[in-house]
Amino acid sequence: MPKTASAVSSMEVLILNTGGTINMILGQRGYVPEPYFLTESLRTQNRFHDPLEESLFSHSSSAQLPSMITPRSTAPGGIQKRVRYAVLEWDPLLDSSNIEITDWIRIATEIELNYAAFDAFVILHGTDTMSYTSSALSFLLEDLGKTVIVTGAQIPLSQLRNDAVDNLLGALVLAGHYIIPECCLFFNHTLYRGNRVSKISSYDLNAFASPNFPPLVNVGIDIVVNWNDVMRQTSLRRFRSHKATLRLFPGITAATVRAFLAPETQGVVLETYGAGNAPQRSDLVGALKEACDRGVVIVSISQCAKGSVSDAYETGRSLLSAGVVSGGDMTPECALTKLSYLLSKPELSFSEVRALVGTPLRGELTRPVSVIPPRSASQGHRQQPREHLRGALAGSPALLRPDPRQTRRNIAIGGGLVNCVEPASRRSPLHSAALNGSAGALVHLRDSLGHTPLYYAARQGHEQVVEVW
Ligand code: ASN
Repeated sequence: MPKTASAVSSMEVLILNTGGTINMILGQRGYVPEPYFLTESLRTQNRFHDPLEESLFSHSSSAQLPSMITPRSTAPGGIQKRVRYAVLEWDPLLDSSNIEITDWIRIATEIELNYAAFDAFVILHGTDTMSYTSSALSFLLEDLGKTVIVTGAQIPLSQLRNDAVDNLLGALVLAGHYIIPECCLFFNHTLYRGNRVSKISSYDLNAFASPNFPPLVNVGIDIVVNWNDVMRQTSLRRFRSHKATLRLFPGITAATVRAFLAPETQGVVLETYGAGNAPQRSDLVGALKEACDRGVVIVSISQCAKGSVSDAYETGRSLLSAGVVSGGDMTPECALTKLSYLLSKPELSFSEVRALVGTPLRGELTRPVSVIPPRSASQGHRQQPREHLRGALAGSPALLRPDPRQTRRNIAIGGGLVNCVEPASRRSPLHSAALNGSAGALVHLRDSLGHTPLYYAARQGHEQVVEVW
C-alpha cells in the first residue's frame, strides 16, 4: 500500500532531556554529558527518525520545536501509527545526583506550558535519583490526563552495547500509542507507576523494582498493558517543601532524634524496622511524641523493600499512639516527595496533612483492607468546579462530569474496555458517551476525525457534562 499522510495516525510527544548517563560520552575524566549528542544521534538512526515519514507529515501541530518522526508501527486493530516528537534539552545537562526540588518544579512547569501542544511527555533523567523525580512528579502533576514517562539508561547511547535504545524507544512507543495518564517510570522493558519504584542496582540493566505494586506494562513480544491498574485523572499545580528522612538503628539516641526534629523541621520520614516497629524506649518515643505535639508530621515507612507498616505489633502501635502516621507500603522516595508536596500546600492544616499521608492520592500506597479510608481533606477545600466550555475546547485540562450510573458501569467493566476504541470509527466509549450526553473515561482520546469527546460534547450542546477546573 502506498504511504499516504492520511492512512496513519500520529501522536505528538515532547521529550524533556534533563541529563543522565543516556547523554554521556567517554571523555578523559570518565563519562560526561555531551550537549545535543542525543538529539543528533537520534536524527541519524532510522528507527528514531524516518525522513520519508517526515516528508509525508502534514504540519498541523502547534509545537514550535524542530521535531523528528518514527517509522510506522502497526497498532492493535491494524491501525498504523507513528510518533512525532520534539526534544527540549536542558543546558547544562545534569547528572541526576545534582537534581534539586527546583528541578522537579521546572519539569512540571515545562510539562504544564506544553500540555496542550503534545499528547504525551517523556523525561530523560539520570537513574540515581530517577525514582525521586518520578515520585515527586506524580504528586506535582495533579489531575493528569496524558502519559508522562521518566526514563534513562545505565549505559550511554554513545556506546555500541547499551540499554539507551531500548529504554528510549520503549518509552516513546508507549507514550505514542497508549494513554496512561500517570507519571510512570520505564526501564528494562517494564513500565512502572512512578511513585512505586526504587533503584535497586547500580550495575544491572534491570535497575528498578516496584516491590509492592505490579508493573503497568510489560513490553515483550507483545505489549501487555495492565489496564485494571491504570489510573485516570485530569490539571497541574506547583509545590515547595521542607522534609527529611531518619533511619532507625539499634542504639540510636534520643539526642540524635531530637536534633533531627529541631523546630525548623516540618516533616520527617521515619524508616522503621519490619512492619513499622521501633525500640520501646521511653526517651526515643518521648522525643518523637514531643515533635508530633509541636506539629511535625512524622511518617513511618518500613526499612524492608517489601511489605507495609501496620499496627500488628505493640512496638509499632506505640509509635502510632505517639502521633507518628503510618506511610503504609510507600517507598522512601515516594514518602519523602509526598510529604514535601503536602507540606507545601498552605491550605492544608496539620491534621489534614496527617490524614492525607495515609490516603492514596496517586495510587502510591496500598490501602489496608480493614481500614476505612479517611475522606480526602483536600476535597473540602476545592471550590466547586465551574462550567466553562470554551476553555475545554481550547485544550485546558478538563474532565467530563461522571454520571453516577455511568461511572458505576464503567468501573465494573474495567479500564481496558473503557479505553478500547471501536475499530471502524476509532471512537472510544467516551466519544459515544459525549455524543449521547453522559460520560466517564479518558478525555484526550481522538477519533478518526481527530476529535476529542469534549469537542462532541460541546458541538452537541451537552454543556452540562463538561467541567473545567
Ligand atoms: N550518575 C548517573 C545519573 O544519575 C547515573 C545514570 O544515569 N545511570 O545521572
